[in-house]
Amino acid sequence: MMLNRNSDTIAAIATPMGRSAIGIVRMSGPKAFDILRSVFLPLPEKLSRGMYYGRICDEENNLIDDALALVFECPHSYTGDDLVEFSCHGNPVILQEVLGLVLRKGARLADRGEFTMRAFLNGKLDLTQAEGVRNVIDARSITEASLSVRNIHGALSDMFKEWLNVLNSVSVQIEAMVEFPEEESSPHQIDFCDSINGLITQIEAFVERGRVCRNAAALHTVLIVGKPNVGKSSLFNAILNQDRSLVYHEACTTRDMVCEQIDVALSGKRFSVKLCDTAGIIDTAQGIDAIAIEKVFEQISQGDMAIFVLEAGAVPDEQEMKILKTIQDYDLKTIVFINKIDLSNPCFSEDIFGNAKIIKGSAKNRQGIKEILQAISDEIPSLPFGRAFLLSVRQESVLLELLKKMKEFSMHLAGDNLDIAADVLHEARALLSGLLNTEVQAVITEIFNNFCIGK
Ligand SMILES: Nc1nc2c(ncn2[C@@H]2O[C@H](COP(=O)(O)OP(=O)(O)O)[C@@H](O)[C@H]2O)c(=O)[nH]1
Ligand SMILES: [Mg+2]
Repeated sequence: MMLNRNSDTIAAIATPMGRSAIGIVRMSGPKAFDILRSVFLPLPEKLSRGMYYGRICDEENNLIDDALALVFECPHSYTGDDLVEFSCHGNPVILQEVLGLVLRKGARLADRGEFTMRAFLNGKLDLTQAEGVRNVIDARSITEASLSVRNIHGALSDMFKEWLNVLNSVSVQIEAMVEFPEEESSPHQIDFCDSINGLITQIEAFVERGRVCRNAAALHTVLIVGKPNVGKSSLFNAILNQDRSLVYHEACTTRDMVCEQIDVALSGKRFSVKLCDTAGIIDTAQGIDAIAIEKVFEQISQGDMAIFVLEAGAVPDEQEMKILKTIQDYDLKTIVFINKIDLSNPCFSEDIFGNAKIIKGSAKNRQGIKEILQAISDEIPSLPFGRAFLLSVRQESVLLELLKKMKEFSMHLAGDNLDIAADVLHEARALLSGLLNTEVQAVITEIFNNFCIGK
């Protein structure tokens, strides 16, 4: 992607491919309004910010679609340029037709993330906010999405800017000391040390909090595991409230792992997890069943939580105790689900499960499902009280680098190496301003290339 193509008019389909009620073709740049006039009727003499209902017609005046044209005048648009969005019927054939038409009229197909890139280049968003936009689109959990929205509104940028101000003001004073060492009024080095050390502590706490928030916002994986035929797939379907996984009275029906995301709101807490139905585990499995079980163990080694399912009517055997031990050895948070209580009461003592959460129920009759969701919710880390934000791994690594530089700066200052200290401080400022705005083409390209087309 080239940065100097900022004066073209770009266009793209902004909604996912597939049939839906509405599909959007977006267009931004200096020719956007001219192109709009050449394909859309009726329009008033003078365009202003607003929504127009009309028809999109091609060069031969063939009607393509009835549509709404949303008009945003520069600079009051997402990109900062003149911007038009056609809300058409959500049929890929129509959207392609409209896109083809505006391309023939002089627009160019947008690159990935190019609309947001324009917003960045036009100063509508800083880089941290642009990353926030991408994160909102890519967010896998409800929490991640809502934290990303806050980033668009400047939750992170404001903090970075505040720190940059501190560094800048220290920098100005240090430069003065280097330039005019004999000046009587030069501030004492202790003052710098205090403000820099204070900032180091603040940034360290910020990075730590960022990790806690990231963990809370992550999409946790919950594996349903157990012996064959205990009702894992039935439980999976019951939790999803959907006939997703095959249920059958013979063992080893499930081989491939079946996963679905669930987004739950329960007693004021909203969370998302990836729920996975797995193949029943038995030591004696052969061939394809053995391979399926290998996959389950692979997932257990990476999962966050397990629901261990067993039957109320059968005393847990050696095989089951082994499965339980494996999930506990891998430190998965464990919920024990004693299933099929419609057939019999548990015929064993629950003491054997140690302090794992135990829930009794019937997957078939959807009994115990609420309790399971509550138990999952209890195990999902909550956002910490107070300020919550989403710090990407990239941003975290820049901040860690920044901390290193600041500590180096303190050291040189203490050792009276003012020149070197000034240089190091300069590098620290560059790192921090790089988080907000950067000239480094590689980083920009990397960030925007991860966008989807049309954003
Ligand atoms: N009576 C009763 N049968 C159940 C219950 N849950 C599952 N089953 C039956 O147990 C059999 C195996 O179920 P399935 O979900 O395929 O077990 P999986 O092999 O662990 O995935 C099927 O015939 C289900 O209908 C339950 O709560 N009560
Ligand atoms: Mg199954």
